[in-house]
Amino acid sequence: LWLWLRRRSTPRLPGPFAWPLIGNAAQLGSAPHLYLTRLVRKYGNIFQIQLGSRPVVVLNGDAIRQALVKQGPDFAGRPDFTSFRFIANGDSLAFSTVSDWWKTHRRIAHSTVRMFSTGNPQTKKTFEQHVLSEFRELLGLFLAKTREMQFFQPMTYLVVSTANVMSAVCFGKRYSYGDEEFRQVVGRNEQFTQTVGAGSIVDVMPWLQYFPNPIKTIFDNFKTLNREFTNFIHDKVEEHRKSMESKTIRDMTDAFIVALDHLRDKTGALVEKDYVVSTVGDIFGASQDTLSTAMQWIILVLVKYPEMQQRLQQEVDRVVGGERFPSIEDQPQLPYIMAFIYEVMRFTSFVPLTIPHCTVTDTSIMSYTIPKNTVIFVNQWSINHDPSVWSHPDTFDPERFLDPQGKLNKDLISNVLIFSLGKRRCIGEELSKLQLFLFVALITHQCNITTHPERPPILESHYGLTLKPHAYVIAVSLRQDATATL
Ligand code: HJJ
Repeated sequence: LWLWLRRRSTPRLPGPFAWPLIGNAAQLGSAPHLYLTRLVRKYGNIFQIQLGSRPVVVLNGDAIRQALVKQGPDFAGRPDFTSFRFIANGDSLAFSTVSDWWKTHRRIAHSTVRMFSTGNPQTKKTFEQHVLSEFRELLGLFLAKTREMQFFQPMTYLVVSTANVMSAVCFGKRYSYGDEEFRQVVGRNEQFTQTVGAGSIVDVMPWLQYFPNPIKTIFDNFKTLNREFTNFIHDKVEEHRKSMESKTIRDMTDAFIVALDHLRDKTGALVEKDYVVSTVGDIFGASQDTLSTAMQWIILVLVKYPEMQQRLQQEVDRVVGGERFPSIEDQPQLPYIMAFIYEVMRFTSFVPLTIPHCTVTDTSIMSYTIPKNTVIFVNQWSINHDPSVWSHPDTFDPERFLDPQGKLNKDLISNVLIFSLGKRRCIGEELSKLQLFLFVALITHQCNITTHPERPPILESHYGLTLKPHAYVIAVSLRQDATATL
């Protein structure tokens, strides 16, 4: 009786009625983040849905910081989802649950990323060189495509271009836009993203993978792309091991080989597996998918709101002038660019839900008990569009981040949630912001981008781990006053 009373004294998590077998899977629809954000109005910041056979607790608004920061260790796990087992053969840092080796590797991965990007003034300069040379290639291609066809789709070029920045950092090599192998490796982000996004069908109803149906086909393609992706990284790592000269570290792959071999020598059995491939794969894969998506949204917004493109150009002209390229040192003087980037991240919320979490122990939050091994969805979109945090959340307006003196409002930018929080927070945040800053500064400094007057882009997106824009076309021309620097 006492146990019964005690159980009754903790309230049940609220949530919608769940159908047998599928639960609420059908209601998620084509935009799960919008469905879940609608449920916030009815049930509050924490509620429960049922996906297939599994209960899922959805965190929104304040509940996110409470769980991921204040009760971080309890919520730091990953569920044993079907799709996660095929990413880097189940060894991906980002998709594995917490463990001793995980903590060590995450620390090494984070410091290695910093060592090749924002770690110190010298690494920043080298990184800037990679971005600048990739930007030159991209601009040349954009101008050629515009001459050739007037309007063209920039999406795949943005993927190759952003992937090339990280390929230079990871492997010391760039690929041409026509390279078939490279396009195979980085050209299937939509498939990847759709299969691993929160609410993905195979993770919810794993039995669908066992008999012929459309989901099985999608999942088989996902397995193939992961096999090919990991083979590509594996070959790169092997090449690096073979050509390595003792002490010179040429790129990130070399750095991981040295760091993880050293760790293996030190700890012996703890790290018997080779995590170099999975770690380089995570960093290369995550950066090219997310940064290309960010660039696709940025260019879409630039052509959709030409007045903002002009405003960005005015700022960069005033600060940089026409004699040189924009550089990292200009960043503090270019608050509108940063406000614009934060507004793209907030407005599109292109990582609407984080990679799903999982509780690693029985826990409780806001007086609700949550058992060990419960799947947790973190709804970043709900924060970025919360009307109690943002005025007119559905209006695109970079000015919201600037104070009356035109300076960036640090408190407000910290309210944008796209890199998650706590133990699973993105390790590429600083790198991403630097790369996006440079790309936006360079692109607005050097060119005018327009869209077809009768085919303007739309703001709708395809759901997945990252939200992808629908295809759109642009034309690119050099700015008059920019020709001097080219
Ligand atoms: C990939 C695209 C891939 C890996 C890794 C091993 C770490 C967007 C958010 C987090 C990023 C998640 C990570 C992705 C790792 C990709 C990516 C692709 C194969 C991979 C929130 O990236 O098409 O294939 O194998």
